[in-house]
Amino acid sequence: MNTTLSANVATSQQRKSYYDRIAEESMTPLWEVLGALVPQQPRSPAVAHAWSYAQVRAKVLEAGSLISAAEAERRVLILENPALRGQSSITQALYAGLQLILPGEVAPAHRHTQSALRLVLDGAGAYTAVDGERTTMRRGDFIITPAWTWHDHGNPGNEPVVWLDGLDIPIVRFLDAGFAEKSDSEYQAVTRPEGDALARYGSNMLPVDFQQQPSDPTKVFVYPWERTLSTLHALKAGSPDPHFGHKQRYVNPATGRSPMPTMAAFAQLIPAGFETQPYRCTDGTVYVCLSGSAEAHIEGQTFRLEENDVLVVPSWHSQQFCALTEAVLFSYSDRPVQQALGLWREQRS
Ligand code: GTQ
Repeated sequence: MNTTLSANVATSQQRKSYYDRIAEESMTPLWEVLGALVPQQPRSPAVAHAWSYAQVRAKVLEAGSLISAAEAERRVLILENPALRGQSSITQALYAGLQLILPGEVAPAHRHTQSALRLVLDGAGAYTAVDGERTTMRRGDFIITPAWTWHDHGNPGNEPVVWLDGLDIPIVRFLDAGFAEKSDSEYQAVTRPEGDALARYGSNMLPVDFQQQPSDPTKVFVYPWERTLSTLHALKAGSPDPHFGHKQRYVNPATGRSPMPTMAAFAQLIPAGFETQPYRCTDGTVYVCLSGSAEAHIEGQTFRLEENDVLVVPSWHSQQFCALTEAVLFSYSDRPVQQALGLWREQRS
């Protein structure tokens, strides 16, 4: 009883000096931080933000005169969430960057436990090689390099090529599970003809004895823009979903799951003039406007999106898109991680 009484009358000065004394033992009181530790709903420290490609393009190309792809290993400008500067993160869980490769350059072969996706934005003639196969990078192509697969990039063409890199770097860093290795040779030997993986694994058929575990990444490492676009155009015959327009998720065709275990990717077509209903979800999402133009209303802020612009929408931020002209949006998020852990939630209003 006495204890209760004295606790009630403890002054903030007495508490403070107590906190100082327990700090000597590397302890701290939960009651001062409980609300922040166990919030009633997500309160992401990240903010919504958009990068205008037209505005940053010249600065990306300028990096080409400052450092070679070989010296940089990966010549990339990281897109940092303005509220997470210094953390190389676009959301708490995800990384994004703009990678530049000039004609004649090679980004040397390496592999790492981080999974990577590429979305080709600008220029033509570069390739990404994964597991002995090269794929020509064309605008809008969605290309993946799953965890621990050897990959290198080269540009035998005659234009600078820029693509968006999306990686799960913050997730792997959070778990302290990152390994990386450089190859002895600059680029990996080509052992399979271009189109091999897509024919074998991405044509509604699989090799007769092929099996994968649910968490295995897809062997299809390129999802060509041409196919994505013709799918989305075919869907226009039906009515658009009120919250998404015509939205599809990219899958590992052998499992129906996301192409890689840590990141989901999506493509959606929003008809001209169509306005999606308010929606939010717990997976912080990176959008890229691949064609057309749209307005994004994110938690009361408006962003105008033109071709190649990148928009980040943090967890549980209300989102609404209005297509000014018919717009195609690519997006990626950490949804499969949240789903595997039973954490993912969405809300449609
Ligand atoms: O292409 O492997 O933007 O390892 C960051 C880290 C790209 C890559 C990035 C990477 C890569």
